[in-house]
Amino acid sequence: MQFKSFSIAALLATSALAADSSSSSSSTKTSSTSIPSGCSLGSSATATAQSDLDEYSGCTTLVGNLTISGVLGSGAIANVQKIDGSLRIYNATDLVTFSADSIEEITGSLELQSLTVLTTASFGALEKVGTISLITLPAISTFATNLKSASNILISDTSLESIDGFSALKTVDSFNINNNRYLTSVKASLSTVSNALELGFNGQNTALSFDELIWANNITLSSVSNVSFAKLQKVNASMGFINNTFTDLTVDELESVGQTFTISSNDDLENVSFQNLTTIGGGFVIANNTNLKTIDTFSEVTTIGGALNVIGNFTTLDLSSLKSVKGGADIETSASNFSCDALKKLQSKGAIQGDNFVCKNGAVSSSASSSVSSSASSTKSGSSKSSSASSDDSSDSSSSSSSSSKSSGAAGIAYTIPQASLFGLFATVLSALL
Ligand SMILES: *[C@@H]1O[C@H](CO)[C@@H](O)[C@H](O)[C@H]1NC(C)=O
Ligand SMILES: *[C@@H]1O[C@H](CO)[C@@H](O)[C@H](O)[C@H]1NC(C)=O
Ligand SMILES: *[C@@H]1O[C@H](CO)[C@@H](O)[C@H](O)[C@H]1NC(C)=O
Ligand SMILES: *[C@@H]1O[C@H](CO)[C@@H](O)[C@H](O)[C@H]1NC(C)=O
Ligand SMILES: *[C@@H]1O[C@H](CO)[C@@H](O)[C@H](O)[C@H]1NC(C)=O
Ligand SMILES: *[C@@H]1O[C@H](CO)[C@@H](O)[C@H](O)[C@H]1NC(C)=O
Ligand SMILES: *[C@@H]1O[C@H](CO)[C@@H](O)[C@H](O)[C@H]1NC(C)=O
Ligand SMILES: *[C@@H]1O[C@H](CO)[C@@H](O)[C@H](O)[C@H]1NC(C)=O
Ligand SMILES: *[C@@H]1O[C@H](CO)[C@@H](O)[C@H](O)[C@H]1NC(C)=O
Ligand SMILES: *[C@@H]1O[C@H](CO)[C@@H](O)[C@H](O)[C@H]1NC(C)=O
Ligand SMILES: CC(=O)N[C@H]1CO[C@H](CO)[C@@H](O)[C@@H]1O
Repeated sequence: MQFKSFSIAALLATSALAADSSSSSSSTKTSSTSIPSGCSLGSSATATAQSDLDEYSGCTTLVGNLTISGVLGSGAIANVQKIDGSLRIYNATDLVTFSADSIEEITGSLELQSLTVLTTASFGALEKVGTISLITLPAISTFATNLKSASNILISDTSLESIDGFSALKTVDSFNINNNRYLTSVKASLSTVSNALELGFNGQNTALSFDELIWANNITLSSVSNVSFAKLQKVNASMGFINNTFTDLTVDELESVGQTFTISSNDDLENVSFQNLTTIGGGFVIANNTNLKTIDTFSEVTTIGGALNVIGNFTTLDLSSLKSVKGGADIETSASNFSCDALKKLQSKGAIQGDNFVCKNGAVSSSASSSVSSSASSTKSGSSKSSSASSDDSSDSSSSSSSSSKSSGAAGIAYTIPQASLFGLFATVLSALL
């Protein structure tokens, strides 16, 4: 049922109304001069039938929050150009199609949630919205949009196979795509993400292309099969690639990661390339990437603001420019011919400032220095100690303490109380990965 071959054009297809700023500001002006009383919804209004929606057809602007729910099979809002508030369509389990093709702007959020048979929703003129959230839409199959402005995008638990068409949208605060198990492709032309870019749990085969992205505050990817960040130069906070299926990870323009940088549990990963990376502000973790044998692309990295953790089956680890590690270091490989000499030298020069230093290869458990005696447990406490000593970022093991602040932060972007718990849940699940 999910894969109906209906030629659903677009969930949000903009017929490029090309409303330049003058026309949208004029509609704002007209609306602010007089809002007919029927167009002011008070604190909120709920429509459960088309006849309820028809009452708004004389309104250019609706002020307030409109919720659509109930047993209607199709719904349409005509003539309204702006909603000064939010539009939420919830729990309308018979709703197959919905359209609101005159709406250009929704100042709050547009939320579609728990619409089990919705196949088509059309917002053909929409250019500006605060938050878009699409949650639990098991019958929808395409998402395309020409939105010019949106702060937050959340797409979760849908049957979408591709998400693209964000070509007119250049900046967002957050972009979160999770639990869409048929998803194979995500493309966007965003140049900045001022909070979080997160993708995860979308099945095992999602190819991702963010080739215009210059900087993002943080990036977390899991279950992604291909990554392309052709222009990414800076991640201000953390970046994590965890449990993905790609074989290659190339982000050659990236110069710095402000906090923790993690590459872990990517079983198929064979090649990494980060040729321009010089600075990692927090911890640096490369762990459990079973097939990653050669780690020779971090030769420009000079400083690591937290602990250094490299665990795996690698035979080569080139950190030849490294001058300073604020935390400790834990380097463990099963390869017997890996040499700890370079790292021991760094440590003896005082470049590794944390107390914990372990370097082991598969040949002998020749742990070096201080914390040899109980290597497993001292490794653990050592790494969390050093990462808490390092900067403001959390280590990968402190997810429980950080998840509460993360979920409340995420809830802050949601405009709605019922959804806050959902945002919180996703943020918690994702942060548990970090
Ligand atoms: C609409 O909902 C938002 C968030 O739930 C709320 O902050 C806002 O005050 C509501 N608008 C009106 C007009 O009640
Ligand atoms: C939607 O339905 C679920 C389950 O019946 C309920 O928990 C939730 O509060 C409903 N949401 C709204 C906005 O009515
Ligand atoms: C991954 O993306 C790159 C760049 O877009 C492309 O050249 C390559 O063919 C893709 N690989 C796969 C397996 O899809
Ligand atoms: C992230 O870094 C970029 C480039 O230096 C900067 O312009 C931007 O303001 C920073 N963003 C945040 C959220 O700190
Ligand atoms: C990786 O993802 C798969 C499937 O999504 C899941 O079954 C597995 O437990 C995950 N592994 C880790 C280490 O998170
Ligand atoms: C790295 O940075 C230099 C300039 O600092 C730039 O010329 C080069 O194209 C960048 N990319 C790679 C892959 O080295
Ligand atoms: C690597 O795998 C080991 C053993 O399964 C686990 O204890 C450790 O937490 C993993 N590390 C990371 C960073 O995933
Ligand atoms: C090393 O490779 C073996 C299989 O070759 C795998 O079972 C093991 O998990 C790998 N170790 C790490 C730390 O990735
Ligand atoms: C270590 O051994 C592997 C084969 O097990 C080989 O491919 C690699 O080149 C060797 N590395 C060094 C530094 O000798
Ligand atoms: C993104 O980074 C900020 C720090 O700038 C942090 O507070 C926030 O929790 C991060 N968000 C996620 C989802 O990791
Ligand atoms: C493109 C590239 O560098 N591919 C390499 C990935 O890693 C494998 C095994 O380590 C090499 O054989 C490839 O040449």
